[in-house]
Amino acid sequence: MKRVLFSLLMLATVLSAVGAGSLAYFSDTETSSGNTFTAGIWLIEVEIDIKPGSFPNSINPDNEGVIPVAILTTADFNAVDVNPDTVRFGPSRAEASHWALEDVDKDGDIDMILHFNTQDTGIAAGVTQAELVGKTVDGTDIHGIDSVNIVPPTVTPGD
Ligand SMILES: [Ca+2]
Ligand SMILES: [Ca+2]
Repeated sequence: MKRVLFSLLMLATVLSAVGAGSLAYFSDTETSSGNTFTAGIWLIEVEIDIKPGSFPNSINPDNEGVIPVAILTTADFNAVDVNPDTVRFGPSRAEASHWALEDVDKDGDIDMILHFNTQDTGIAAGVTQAELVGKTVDGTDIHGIDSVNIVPPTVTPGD
Protein backbone atom coordinates (compact mmCIF):
# COMPACT_ATOMS: atom_id res chain seq x y z
CA MET A 1 0.00 0.00 0.00
CA LYS A 2 1.26 3.45 -0.90
CA ARG A 3 1.14 5.04 2.48
CA VAL A 4 3.11 8.12 3.33
CA LEU A 5 3.83 8.99 6.91
CA PHE A 6 3.68 12.72 7.39
CA SER A 7 5.63 14.29 10.16
CA LEU A 8 7.29 17.64 10.42
CA LEU A 9 10.64 15.98 10.51
CA MET A 10 9.90 13.93 7.43
CA LEU A 11 8.31 16.76 5.49
CA ALA A 12 11.22 17.47 3.19
CA THR A 13 11.63 13.79 2.41
CA VAL A 14 7.95 13.28 1.81
CA LEU A 15 7.55 16.22 -0.51
CA SER A 16 10.47 15.20 -2.64
CA ALA A 17 9.24 11.61 -2.73
CA VAL A 18 5.62 12.13 -3.71
CA GLY A 19 5.81 15.21 -5.90
CA ALA A 20 3.99 18.42 -6.58
CA GLY A 21 0.46 17.08 -6.48
CA SER A 22 0.80 16.10 -2.89
CA LEU A 23 2.43 19.40 -2.08
CA ALA A 24 -0.77 21.17 -3.11
CA TYR A 25 -2.76 18.74 -1.03
CA PHE A 26 -0.55 19.36 1.96
CA SER A 27 -1.18 23.08 1.99
CA ASP A 28 -4.92 22.66 1.35
CA THR A 29 -5.31 20.25 4.21
CA GLU A 30 -3.50 22.57 6.51
CA THR A 31 -5.96 25.37 5.89
CA SER A 32 -9.22 23.49 5.37
CA SER A 33 -9.30 20.96 8.14
CA GLY A 34 -6.79 22.22 10.65
CA ASN A 35 -4.78 19.04 10.61
CA THR A 36 -1.38 19.25 12.12
CA PHE A 37 1.32 17.10 10.68
CA THR A 38 2.50 15.23 13.68
CA ALA A 39 3.78 11.70 13.53
CA GLY A 40 1.13 9.09 12.90
CA ILE A 41 -1.03 10.84 10.31
CA TRP A 42 -1.22 8.69 7.23
CA LEU A 43 -2.13 9.57 3.71
CA ILE A 44 -3.27 7.03 1.16
CA GLU A 45 -2.81 7.90 -2.50
CA VAL A 46 -5.91 6.55 -4.22
CA GLU A 47 -6.65 6.00 -7.88
CA ILE A 48 -9.42 8.23 -9.16
CA ASP A 49 -11.01 8.50 -12.61
CA ILE A 50 -12.73 11.74 -13.56
CA LYS A 51 -15.52 10.94 -16.02
CA PRO A 52 -15.04 7.14 -15.96
CA GLY A 53 -14.96 5.63 -19.42
CA SER A 54 -13.92 8.92 -21.01
CA PHE A 55 -10.52 10.32 -21.85
CA PRO A 56 -9.56 13.10 -22.12
CA ASN A 57 -11.66 14.22 -19.17
CA SER A 58 -13.34 17.11 -20.96
CA ILE A 59 -15.16 19.55 -18.70
CA ASN A 60 -17.03 22.68 -19.73
CA PRO A 61 -16.83 25.00 -16.71
CA ASP A 62 -20.10 26.64 -17.80
CA ASN A 63 -21.96 23.32 -17.64
CA GLU A 64 -24.84 23.20 -15.17
CA GLY A 65 -24.57 19.43 -14.78
CA VAL A 66 -22.42 17.14 -12.70
CA ILE A 67 -18.93 15.68 -12.99
CA PRO A 68 -18.74 11.97 -12.12
CA VAL A 69 -15.57 10.92 -10.32
CA ALA A 70 -14.74 7.31 -9.42
CA ILE A 71 -12.55 6.21 -6.54
CA LEU A 72 -11.25 2.87 -7.76
CA THR A 73 -10.67 -0.24 -5.71
CA THR A 74 -7.22 -1.67 -6.35
CA ALA A 75 -5.12 -4.49 -4.94
CA ASP A 76 -3.99 -2.07 -2.22
CA PHE A 77 -7.13 -0.07 -1.52
CA ASN A 78 -10.83 -0.77 -1.09
CA ALA A 79 -12.96 2.18 -2.18
CA VAL A 80 -15.81 0.89 -0.02
CA ASP A 81 -13.73 2.06 2.97
CA VAL A 82 -14.11 5.71 1.93
CA ASN A 83 -16.49 7.87 3.98
CA PRO A 84 -18.33 9.69 1.17
CA ASP A 85 -19.39 12.52 3.49
CA THR A 86 -15.75 13.54 3.83
CA VAL A 87 -14.91 13.58 0.13
CA ARG A 88 -14.18 16.92 -1.52
CA PHE A 89 -13.29 17.56 -5.15
CA GLY A 90 -11.75 20.30 -7.24
CA PRO A 91 -10.17 23.67 -6.45
CA SER A 92 -13.27 24.73 -4.46
CA ARG A 93 -13.46 21.42 -2.59
CA ALA A 94 -17.04 20.61 -3.63
CA GLU A 95 -19.10 18.12 -1.65
CA ALA A 96 -20.67 15.28 -3.59
CA SER A 97 -24.29 15.76 -4.60
CA HIS A 98 -24.73 11.99 -4.98
CA TRP A 99 -22.63 8.89 -4.50
CA ALA A 100 -22.99 5.14 -4.96
CA LEU A 101 -21.03 1.92 -4.73
CA GLU A 102 -20.71 0.06 -8.02
CA ASP A 103 -18.12 -1.66 -10.19
CA VAL A 104 -17.30 1.43 -12.23
CA ASP A 105 -14.39 -0.03 -14.19
CA LYS A 106 -15.96 -3.48 -14.60
CA ASP A 107 -13.00 -5.34 -13.16
CA GLY A 108 -15.04 -7.33 -10.65
CA ASP A 109 -14.58 -5.26 -7.51
CA ILE A 110 -16.78 -2.52 -6.07
CA ASP A 111 -15.70 1.07 -6.55
CA MET A 112 -17.19 4.36 -5.37
CA ILE A 113 -18.74 6.82 -7.82
CA LEU A 114 -19.43 10.37 -6.73
CA HIS A 115 -21.15 13.20 -8.58
CA PHE A 116 -20.16 16.83 -8.08
CA ASN A 117 -22.02 19.85 -9.41
CA THR A 118 -19.68 21.39 -11.97
CA GLN A 119 -20.41 24.87 -10.65
CA ASP A 120 -19.35 23.83 -7.13
CA THR A 121 -15.96 22.43 -8.10
CA GLY A 122 -14.16 25.65 -9.00
CA ILE A 123 -12.82 24.02 -12.16
CA ALA A 124 -12.25 26.85 -14.64
CA ALA A 125 -10.19 27.83 -17.66
CA GLY A 126 -6.53 27.02 -17.13
CA VAL A 127 -7.14 24.07 -14.83
CA THR A 128 -5.29 20.97 -16.04
CA GLN A 129 -5.85 18.58 -13.15
CA ALA A 130 -8.20 18.21 -10.23
CA GLU A 131 -7.71 16.68 -6.81
CA LEU A 132 -9.99 14.64 -4.63
CA VAL A 133 -9.47 14.48 -0.89
CA GLY A 134 -11.33 12.73 1.88
CA LYS A 135 -11.10 10.21 4.64
CA THR A 136 -11.69 6.55 5.10
CA VAL A 137 -14.21 5.37 7.68
CA ASP A 138 -11.33 4.94 10.13
CA GLY A 139 -10.19 8.53 9.58
CA THR A 140 -7.19 8.00 7.32
CA ASP A 141 -6.70 10.79 4.79
CA ILE A 142 -6.96 9.92 1.13
CA HIS A 143 -5.81 11.89 -1.90
CA GLY A 144 -6.25 11.32 -5.61
CA ILE A 145 -5.58 13.36 -8.72
CA ASP A 146 -6.59 13.12 -12.38
CA SER A 147 -6.26 15.26 -15.47
CA VAL A 148 -8.86 17.74 -16.69
CA ASN A 149 -9.36 18.95 -20.25
CA ILE A 150 -11.21 22.26 -20.29
CA VAL A 151 -13.64 22.73 -23.18
CA PRO A 152 -14.06 24.75 -25.22
CA PRO A 153 -10.25 24.91 -25.34
CA THR A 154 -8.53 28.03 -24.15
CA VAL A 155 -5.96 29.52 -26.49
CA THR A 156 -2.43 28.61 -25.48
CA PRO A 157 0.48 30.62 -26.83
CA GLY A 158 2.48 28.49 -29.23
CA ASP A 159 -0.38 26.22 -30.27
CA1 LIG B 1 -11.65 9.55 -17.26
CA1 LIG C 1 -13.98 -2.13 -10.00
